[in-house]
Amino acid sequence: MAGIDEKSVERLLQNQVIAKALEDQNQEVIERRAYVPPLCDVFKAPLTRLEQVDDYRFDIDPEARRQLPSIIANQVQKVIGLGDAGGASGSLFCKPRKIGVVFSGGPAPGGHNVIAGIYDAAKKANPDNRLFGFLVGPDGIIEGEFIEITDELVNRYRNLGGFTMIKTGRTKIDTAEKMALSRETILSMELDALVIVGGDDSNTNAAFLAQELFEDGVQVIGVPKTIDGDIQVRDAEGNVLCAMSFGFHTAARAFSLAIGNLCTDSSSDIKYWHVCKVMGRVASHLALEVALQTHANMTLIGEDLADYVDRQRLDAARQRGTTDYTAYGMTLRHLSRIICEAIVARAAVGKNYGVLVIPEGILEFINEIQVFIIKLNTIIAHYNQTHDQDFHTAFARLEAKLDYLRRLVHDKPAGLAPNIWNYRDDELFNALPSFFQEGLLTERDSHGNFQFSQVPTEKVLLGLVKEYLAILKEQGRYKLGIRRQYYQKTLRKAGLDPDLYGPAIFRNYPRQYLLVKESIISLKTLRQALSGQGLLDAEGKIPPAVAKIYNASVPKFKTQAHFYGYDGRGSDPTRFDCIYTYNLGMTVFSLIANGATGQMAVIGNLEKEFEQWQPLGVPIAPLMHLEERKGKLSLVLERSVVDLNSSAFQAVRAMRRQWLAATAGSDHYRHPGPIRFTGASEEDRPLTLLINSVGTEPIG
Ligand code: FBP
Repeated sequence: MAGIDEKSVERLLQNQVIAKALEDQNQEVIERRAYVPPLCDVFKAPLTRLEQVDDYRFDIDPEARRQLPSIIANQVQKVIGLGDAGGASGSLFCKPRKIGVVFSGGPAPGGHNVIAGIYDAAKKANPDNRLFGFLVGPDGIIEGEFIEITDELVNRYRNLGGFTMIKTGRTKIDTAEKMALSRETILSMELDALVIVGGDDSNTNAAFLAQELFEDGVQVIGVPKTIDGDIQVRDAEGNVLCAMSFGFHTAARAFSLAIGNLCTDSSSDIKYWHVCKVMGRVASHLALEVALQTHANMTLIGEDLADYVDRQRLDAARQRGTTDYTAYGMTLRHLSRIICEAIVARAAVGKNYGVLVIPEGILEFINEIQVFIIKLNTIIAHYNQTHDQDFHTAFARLEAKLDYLRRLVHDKPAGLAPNIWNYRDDELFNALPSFFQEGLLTERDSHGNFQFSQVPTEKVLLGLVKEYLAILKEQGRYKLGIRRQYYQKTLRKAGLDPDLYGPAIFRNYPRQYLLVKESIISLKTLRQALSGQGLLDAEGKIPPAVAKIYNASVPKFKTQAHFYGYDGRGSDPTRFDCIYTYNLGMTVFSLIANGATGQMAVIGNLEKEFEQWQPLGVPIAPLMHLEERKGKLSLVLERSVVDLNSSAFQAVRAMRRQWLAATAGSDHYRHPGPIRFTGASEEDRPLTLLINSVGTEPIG
C-alpha cells in the first residue's frame, strides 16, 4: 500500500484501542463463559439415586430382544436428590471414575455444556474423577485418539456453540472390526463409562456398545442431540419422555432471525420472493418452528404433504368408474402448483413478494422422489456389496452412473429385484434436470442416509414454479392487482375518466385491488379490448396512462434462494439450550454414578416450566426397531417426524391463510429478533414445545 510502511503498521497494531478491537474474544464470549446455568433441584443435593418408574410400556421389537439381551429389560429411571453423601450409596456414587465422551454426527449448539455438566458433576462427586474426550467423533474411539478434559478446556467453551472442543464425525461403529477396536481402546484406557452425544444413529450405536461392553462392566450412556429435533421419545401409549433433542431451539431461532429479516426486507423492497430451505434431514420440525417464529407467508411441512389426497382427482376418477391411485400423495408438479396459487393470490392484492420456507427433507415426503431414493439406495448398496470398488468411485461422472442405470433396465444382476429399475423409471429419471439427477445419486452418508442437504431442492421446485407461472401468465390468470386509488389518480391526471375505462380493462372494477381481465395479456389484446368499447385515443392508440397501468399489472417473478443450515447449527446456544444441556450433562453423571448402562439421559417435562424439569434415564433398546438402511434391514432408533395431530401443527395449519396474507391488508410477519443471552429473553423454550405442552400432564 502506498504511503504506509511496515513500521507504521506495527505502531498501528500496538495502539491499545486497535489491539483490543482485534482480540479474538469479545464481551459476549466473556459473559457466556462466565454464565452458570441454573440446576434442576435434584442436582443441588450432595448426591443422587435412581428410582425405577414402572408406568411406561414399550412395544419391544423381537430383533432388539435378540440383539440386545443385556439391556432390553431396562426401565425408565428417575433421578432423585439424596441428602447424605455418607454410607454405601455415597461411596459408590463418589468412587473415582474414568469417563470418555464423544460427539457423533452434525454439531448442535449446547454440546460443550453437556461436557461441562458431566465434568462439574464428576469433579463435585470426586475431584479424582477424570473425563476424556474422543477426537473427531467415533473415529477417536476406534483409533484411540483422545484428550483429557481439563478445567482450562471446559472453561474456554462454557455456553459456546459448536463441537469445537473435541470435534465430531459421522463414522458408525457398525462392523465387528470397528467394534473390536473400540473395545480395545476403552479397555486399555480403563474407562468406567462412555458417553455418546448424538442423534438417532449415534444412540443406536450407544445401545450396541452398551451390549458389547456389558460383560466388561463398562457403562454406555447416550445423549439426545440434533438440531433436526427428530429425537423425541415417547412410550407405547404416547407419553412424552423427551420432548426435544438439544440444539433444536438454537438452530430454529438462528434460522428464524435470518428469515424474519428477509420478511422485513421483502416487504420493503416488494420485488422478491425469498425461497428459504431450512435444515432438517427428514422431519420438518425446524420448518414448523420457523413458521411459528416468523409467520412467513408460506411454510411447507413435509409430513403434511405425505398425507395429501387429491379429492378432485379421486372424484373425477370415481365418476369414470375407476380409481386414480396417483391422487394419493403429492407430486413435485402438484406441489409447484400449490405454491403458484399462493403467489398468484398475493399478486392479486398487489403483493409481488413474499417468503417461502421449504424443509430440507421435503423430498422424503414426495412419493415419486421417495421411490427413486429407495430404489437408488438399494441399487447402490447392492453394487457396493457385490463389487470391490464402491459405486461412486467406479462411476465418478454422472453420465457413467446414468449408463449403469440404463443397463439395469435389461440386465438383471443376481440379488437385485428384477424390476427394480424399469424402462419407465429410466425415462422419468432422465427427464429430470441433471443437477437434480446428480443430487439424487449423491453419495449416502456413513449411516446410509440420503444427504438431503446436498440436493438443491429449492432449485427444482422453483424451476417448476416458474414454468407454471409462465403458463398462468399466458392464460391471463397471473396478474398484479392495481390499487384503485392509484389507477384513478393516474387516469385523472391524464384527463381520462377512470369509471369509463375501468369496466373495459378490469374484471372486478371498482374493487380495492383491480385485476386486468384474463383476455388482456398484451398491449395488443388491451388495444382490442379498448377498441371494442370505443376507448382508443383520437389517433387510435392506447392512451399512455392506460398503457402505464397495464404494464404495472404484469408481474415479474423474481426470486432469491437461501439455505439455512450450517450457519444456525454453529450458533451459540440460546439460554434454553445452555440450561438444558448443562443439566443433561449432570443427568449423565447421575446415571453413571448409579450404575446405569444402555440408557439415554433426558430431561422430562422439558416442555414445562424449568421448575418442573425432571432428569431421567430412558432405556434405548426398547425404542429400537427394524428399518431399511444401506439396502438392508437394521435395528435403529426410530426418528420422530412432525405429528399432524399435534397442537403446534394444527395451530400453524389454522394460521396459514392469515400468514399468507393474500388480502388487501398488511402482512402478519413476526420478528423473533436475535438470540439474546443476557437480559430477559422473549421465549424460554421452543414455541413448538410451548404450544404442545398446553393441557398435558407433567411427569409426576
Ligand atoms: P445430525 O442428525 O447428525 O445432528 O445432523 C443433522 C444435520 O444437520 C441435518 O439437518 C443435515 O441434513 C445434515 O446434518 C447435514 O450433514 P453434513 O453435516 O454431513 O453435511
